[in-house]
Amino acid sequence: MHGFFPSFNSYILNPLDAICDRKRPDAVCVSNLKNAKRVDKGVLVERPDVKIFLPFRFYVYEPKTLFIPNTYNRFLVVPSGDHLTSLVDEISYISPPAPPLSQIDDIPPEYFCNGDNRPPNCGPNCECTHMVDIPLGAIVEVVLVDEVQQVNLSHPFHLHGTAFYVVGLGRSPDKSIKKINLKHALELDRMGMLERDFSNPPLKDTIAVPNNGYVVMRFRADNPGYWLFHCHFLFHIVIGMNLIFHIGTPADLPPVPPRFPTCGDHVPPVTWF
Ligand SMILES: [Cu+2]
Repeated sequence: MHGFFPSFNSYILNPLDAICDRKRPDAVCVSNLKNAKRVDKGVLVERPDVKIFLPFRFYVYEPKTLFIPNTYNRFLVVPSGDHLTSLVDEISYISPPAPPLSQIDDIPPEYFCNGDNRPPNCGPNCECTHMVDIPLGAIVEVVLVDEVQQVNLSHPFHLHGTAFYVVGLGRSPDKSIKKINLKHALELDRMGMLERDFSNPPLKDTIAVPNNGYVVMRFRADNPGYWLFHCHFLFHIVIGMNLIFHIGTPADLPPVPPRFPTCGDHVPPVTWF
């Protein structure tokens, strides 16, 4: 075998195997990096003001359910032939009919939903505008949990509006767990086994969630607005792997400029057909 493997003269950043809890010669995880700049220590407190667990997964349609008259369910066809949609906290995001930033009053409140407020009977593909309200100035912790677990697929989540500290990342330390899910991540957190490293964590605006693993991120919600948080694969955006962090209230925003262009829904409601 001598000479078969190349010598390691460089590191892989964020290896797909997500072994991040020990030093290794070939790779380094983002959570192992140290921030060379000044860190906002106020974000790295033991108890954040808001804690949000966001499991994400795919839902596989039975193809016959996609061809019912007067319905239009979005889907992605993957090489295996499966028809998928995406769920974050059991919700598939759809865009609102107008931009929330400039026309929040034009959007019926029933368009919006979140894990605590799902529309009644929204079905297994639960399509609505996923939005989580966050008070202005809150210290926020988000735990992303990969329930997709497609081999060698890591979802790069990107946040608009503010950067975040990556304080934890990896797979379950419980080796008997073959597949992580929300319940297990909550259990790990309760038992103090969802480790967070507060010593100069790196600041990022995108993070690849390790396959079959989790990411713990922190940020200070000091930038008011409606900020999209989404997987950056375009073909996952179109099937709903997104949500909005609504930081503050409309009163925290500057007024909409006079004669600012407006828009509305270009798809008539199903009842028009
Ligand atoms: Cu994705």
